[in-house]
Amino acid sequence: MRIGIVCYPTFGGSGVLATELGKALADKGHSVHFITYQQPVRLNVFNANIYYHEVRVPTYPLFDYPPYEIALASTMVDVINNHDLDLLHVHYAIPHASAAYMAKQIVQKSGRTIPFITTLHGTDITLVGKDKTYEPVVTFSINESDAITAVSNNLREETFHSFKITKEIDVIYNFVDVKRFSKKPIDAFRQVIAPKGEKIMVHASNFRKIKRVNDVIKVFAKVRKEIPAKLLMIGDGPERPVSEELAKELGVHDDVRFVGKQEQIEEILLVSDMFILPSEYESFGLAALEAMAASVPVISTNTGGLPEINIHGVTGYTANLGDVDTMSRYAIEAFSDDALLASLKEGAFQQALKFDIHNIVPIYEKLYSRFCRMS
Ligand code: GMT
Repeated sequence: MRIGIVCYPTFGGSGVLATELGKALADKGHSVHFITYQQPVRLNVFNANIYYHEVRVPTYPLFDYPPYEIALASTMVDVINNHDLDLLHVHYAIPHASAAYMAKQIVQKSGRTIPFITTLHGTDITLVGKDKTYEPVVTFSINESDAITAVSNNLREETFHSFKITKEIDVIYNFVDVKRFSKKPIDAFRQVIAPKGEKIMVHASNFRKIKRVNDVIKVFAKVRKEIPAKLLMIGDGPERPVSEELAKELGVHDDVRFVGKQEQIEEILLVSDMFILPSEYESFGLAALEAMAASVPVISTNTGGLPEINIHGVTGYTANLGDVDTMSRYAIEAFSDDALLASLKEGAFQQALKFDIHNIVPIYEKLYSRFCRMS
């Protein structure tokens, strides 16, 4: 098949997932056309089946807000026509679903049919999409999609709850390529971070308010009182300076490393002992699944889709939002009992295997085949 993939090309989970999906489809022989405003961060391989089409947004002094959606829809039209696409798969509804709808209408005028599938990822529904400013267009363009998928049952329910959706929403869970994490941990790296054999806790996110990075620091400070430990903070975003400040206030700054955005987080995860994700909401929590693929158990909140991924007592622990006491108690218990930590690591890895790329990508292919012939 010839598939157009539209996504945000940044470090966000939706862009990562879309890119990994495109790479996997290309490996299986499909032609994959990424249509984005910048090369996706995970698109770091050469594959003859992968094409990248950059959306250029010309500016003009009149435009306080350059019309990205129009530029995107026009680029979609070009790619559909020039590369004879079979379908478009857009990740994150805003503004990708409405741009796809517009492109579909335009090519229809010349007798071409292009189905489009919208995958909902989270904040496009729970935060941004609900906003009255966007809601009518979001509802319309989701309903106009030829198929709608959500990355967890929770997100599917949230979508039905918040929008008047007239079609079925299929749940297709996010996935991870477990093979990527099958390397040997770099001992020298662990040695640099934790020279005295301290336990390594890790967090990765875009450091937005919804991620509650201050809770990560609070949990770590409590754990650090009982157990020799280090914390690695991966990523960057608006809450980073606040959490650095908090680490200083709580006297743990020397044991916390803010490593910034990382393209290859496997190496860091592979030397880590516990991943912490105290988010206010996650539709899925792809970062937690990647940790599990590296055999790292997860302590997370029990919000959104997280309990569908992180199974309490098996792959790690879940706790109520903001309950840093309970989260730190779970970490201390696991770090004080080698057998318990080993069983959580194994539980996490087994869970990642269930969400392995080879189990999930065929589900997308089956969905695509509802709309076009496999070629
Ligand atoms: O979490 C973010 O702020 C980024 C966001 C995105 O759209 O890239 O992530 C969402 O999609 C990911 C991939 O499906 C999910 O794993 C995240 O849980 C989801 N984030 C939220 O729901 C807050």
